[in-house]
Amino acid sequence: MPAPGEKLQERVKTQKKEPTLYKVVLLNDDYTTMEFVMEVLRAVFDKSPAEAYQIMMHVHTNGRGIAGVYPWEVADTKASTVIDMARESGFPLQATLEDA
Ligand code: TYC
Repeated sequence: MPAPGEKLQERVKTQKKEPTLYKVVLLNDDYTTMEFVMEVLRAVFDKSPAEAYQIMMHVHTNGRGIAGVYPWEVADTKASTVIDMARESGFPLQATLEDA
């Protein structure tokens, strides 16, 4: 314990801890249209049409691909939004989270 008048804490941490990041991964399927996946990438992940096309084709060709990397709360919300949008439109598109 500090003596009366003595400072309890001399040094204050100035650097904040970085948040843990998560990848939002899109999974390929045979039924979701390419146009819908590109619209999701634009609306949810702020991708340009060229970026959306590249990511969509990567998922289509390789089975999975990264839509974006975010802190957990953001990544979780975006993955849920993708799934909600897909179900509303009748598509089976899936999105999952992975440690970045
Ligand atoms: N494979 C789909 C098709 O040929 C397109 C697609 C791409 C679906 C990416 C899902 O995450 C996906 N219509």
